[in-house]
Amino acid sequence: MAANSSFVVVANRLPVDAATGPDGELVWKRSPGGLVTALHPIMQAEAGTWIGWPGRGDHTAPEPFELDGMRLHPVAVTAEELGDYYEGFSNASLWPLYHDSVQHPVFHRHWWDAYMRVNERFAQAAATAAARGAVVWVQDYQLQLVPAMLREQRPDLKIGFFLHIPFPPVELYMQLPRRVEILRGLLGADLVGFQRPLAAQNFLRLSRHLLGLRPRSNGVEVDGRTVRAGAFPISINVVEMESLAASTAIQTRAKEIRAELGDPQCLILGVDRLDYTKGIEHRLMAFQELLAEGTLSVPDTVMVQVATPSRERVEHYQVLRENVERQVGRINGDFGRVGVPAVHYLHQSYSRSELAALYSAADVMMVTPLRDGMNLVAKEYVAARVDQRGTLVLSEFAGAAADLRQAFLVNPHDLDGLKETLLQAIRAEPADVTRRMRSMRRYLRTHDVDHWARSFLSSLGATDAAGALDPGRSDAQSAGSDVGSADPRAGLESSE
Ligand code: ADQ
Repeated sequence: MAANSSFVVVANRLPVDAATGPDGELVWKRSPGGLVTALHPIMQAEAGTWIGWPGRGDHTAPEPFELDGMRLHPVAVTAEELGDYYEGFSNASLWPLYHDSVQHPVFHRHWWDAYMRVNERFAQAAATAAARGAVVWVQDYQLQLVPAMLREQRPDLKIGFFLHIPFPPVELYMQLPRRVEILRGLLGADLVGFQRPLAAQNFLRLSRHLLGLRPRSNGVEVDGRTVRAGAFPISINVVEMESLAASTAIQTRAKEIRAELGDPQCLILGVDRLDYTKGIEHRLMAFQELLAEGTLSVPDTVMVQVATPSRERVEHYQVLRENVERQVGRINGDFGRVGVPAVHYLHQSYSRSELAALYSAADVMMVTPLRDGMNLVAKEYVAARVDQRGTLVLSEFAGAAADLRQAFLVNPHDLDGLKETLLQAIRAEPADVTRRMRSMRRYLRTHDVDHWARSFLSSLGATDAAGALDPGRSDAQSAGSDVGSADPRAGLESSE
């Protein structure tokens, strides 16, 4: 592929799914997702290239192709590498470590070898696709070595990196066997973005602790360059969720769902990837105890827990599934009735429409992660409540808690506190419910995913004042730009 894209996104996955066409041929469909929705206009305007794994473990990748005005550049990852780079180092070493070690991280040396090799392949693809002086935006923990690998080959590029998950405190990060290599990988970027200011602080502190650098409040000098760090809280496509939820079809479906559940007085909802960071077991335990005490009862109150299958070949996830399903079985055995289970557990993926209907149908949404970079489900629920009703119980350990401050905030480790907060949310006065929801909705309207992408790119010095991509800016021009100026949340704050 010619090196002529002025904007390049590098992410583990391409934003497409493979399907089989009418004549048995391979066809690609754009997959729904906030990131691609936000970046699509820029990709189209700039003939941008998206580099990623196409979703099948194979020795060869399909040739680059165009879809909806975007150039897609598939990177081959073999089935064995998927096991080592993705399921292994990314999801069994880094994921638990970066989430406060809520599960024990597992380390294997051959996983690291695959992680390096695959990162090198992504960096090579980006170096090939990027035009001179282009802007390259690398996404997430699977690709932390790419910024430095890319800079070595292409010092002319403007490189941004965004971490979607938390960045751990120094004491925890120090457990990582390849800690220096990973940190040096990130320091290859011009701007490293995080969900919350505390994560950016952890990163800068680490640069002092591990490499003896001297960080300032919003960046650090390394090899004669300035690497800036800041917070850019990600969000969702608010307008899309609002208009979906407001449609007659979805409102009708929401009523249908309630009727199918026996028209309970209170419908409690959980929607998560089936992941041990999401606190699903804690939430079930709170519900179970409230039923056992007789504070809540079936069928007046029922719970729907949607748990999308996730990382099913990783052992931590297999154990979690068994535990959750055992717990649901026990609750239903003790408190359900014929035809009326206490917990409706759905281990399935749903369409955006069905999710919007579930959000609209719920009285209380429980989002109780033990640690979460942001949590988009919480924001989707608020965006879907065009009726200004419904309450949100939200963990303090989700990045979203700093944005949705009018939620019923809770520490999910404190079981009594969780039960108490759930009851407060169930019993809240309608006027209080509306006041909280209105205020969270007002915030979201001005802080959608488009705002997130524009803040990051403008801080990177990649866009001009009008928001158009401006990769031609010289380093001298952009050096004076202040991370904090584009968005008050972008620069480092002294505390969360
Ligand atoms: P995730 O850990 O995947 O994301 P989250 O932010 O909640 O978590 O996003 C999940 C997405 O999957 C939501 O858009 C949700 O609608 C969708 N989803 C969940 N269950 C579904 C189901 N059954 N069917 C269909 N869709 C379903 C990581 C980080 C987060 C961070 C995001 C974005 O862990 O902290 O918010 O990236 O940066």
